[in-house]
Amino acid sequence: MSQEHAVPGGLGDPALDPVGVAEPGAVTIVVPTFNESANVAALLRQITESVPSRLPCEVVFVDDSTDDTPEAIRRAAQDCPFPVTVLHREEPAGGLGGAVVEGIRAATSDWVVVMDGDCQHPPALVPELVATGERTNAGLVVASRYLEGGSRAGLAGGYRVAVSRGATWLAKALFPRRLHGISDPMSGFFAIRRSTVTADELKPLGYKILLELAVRARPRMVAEVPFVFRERFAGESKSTAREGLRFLRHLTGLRTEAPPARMVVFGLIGLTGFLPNLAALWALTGAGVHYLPAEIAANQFGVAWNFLLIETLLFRERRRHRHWADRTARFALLANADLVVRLPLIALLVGRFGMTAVPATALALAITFVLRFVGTEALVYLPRRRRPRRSTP
Ligand SMILES: Nc1nc2c(ncn2[C@@H]2O[C@H](COP(=O)(O)OP(=O)(O)O)[C@@H](O)[C@H]2O)c(=O)[nH]1
Ligand SMILES: [Mg+2]
Repeated sequence: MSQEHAVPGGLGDPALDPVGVAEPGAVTIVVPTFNESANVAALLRQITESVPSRLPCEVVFVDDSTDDTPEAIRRAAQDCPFPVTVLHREEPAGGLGGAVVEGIRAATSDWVVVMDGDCQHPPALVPELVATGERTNAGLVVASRYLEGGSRAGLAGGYRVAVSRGATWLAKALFPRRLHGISDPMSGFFAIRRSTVTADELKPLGYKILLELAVRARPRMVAEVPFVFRERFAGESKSTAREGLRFLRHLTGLRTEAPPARMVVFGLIGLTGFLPNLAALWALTGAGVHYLPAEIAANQFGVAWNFLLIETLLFRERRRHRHWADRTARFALLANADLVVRLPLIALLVGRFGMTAVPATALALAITFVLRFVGTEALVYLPRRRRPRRSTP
């Protein structure tokens, strides 16, 4: 990563403080950019006009561009009365979200404001976001398109509006408590106190960095300010259908962070496995196979189905610890051991503990389910312990 201070300079005059920010009151504006060379000059001009006279600021661009955006920033920064930094990343890890986390890491002020580089977010609101945070003692202040006075005028087309609405609804349904008080968790414009975030605990994936911050950093107080989402100044949106898939993976990852939630999803996936299992049993017995070998074969269909879903949804991030063939073999072994262990367990519960068949079976199912979940986590997806390698000269 290369870092350049385009314009070194002071943080402005802290005495100028018409929005009533208490303590030192400087803000780092973090702007993620991907091929925004036609926008950055306009953005810096708008920031110059509306921020430094009210709040001392610095601007950090985190750039993953393949065009001349860094040069365009450097040229435009020469007219700015505040420091402008460009962090250009050779490897765009984590996409937009990863870029924002880099920016937060590089920030030096108490407050960080994150905004897009295409002028869809009005810089004039930056001092107000910070002032609202100071006034309400909030750790996070979201600029919302859905509050009264706000609008999403700049969302191009009915399709984008519907997708944005659907994503908002889904996120709020999955995290009713953590997103309480946030009407626009999909917003890319917000202020956060640096003390609220530990950059290392974040695992951003794609566009929805605010979601990541609200769910993982858990600021104690959240405030909102309405804003009008404007049209892009120039160029095209970088948001694609692939970003949509990334968003769903991001949501699943966040939701299944805690082991109990992971176990619930594991169980739900297991339930859906009955379908291929029964379908295969029906087909095999229909073709004249004896029901016992048919049971065993059909079970493999359920196992394969569960394995695919678990790999793509639940343990996507933990697949790299083992080779796929190794994971498949271990998973299949555990899933089949489940059948083998259950019968003797039921016999034990009935014979030794005097239970009747139905409760004994239910208990055995529950016990083998938990064992299977724990086994899958520990034996298939946990990082292997490595022996310390000798360093080569
Ligand atoms: N650093 C970085 N910035 C990105 C990336 N993808 C998008 N951006 C920036 O994130 C902001 C929002 O992206 P945009 O394409 O306008 O999304 P939209 O507003 O949802 O249509 C813009 O400033 C983009 O340049 C990325 O992979 N890396
Ligand atoms: Mg945009």
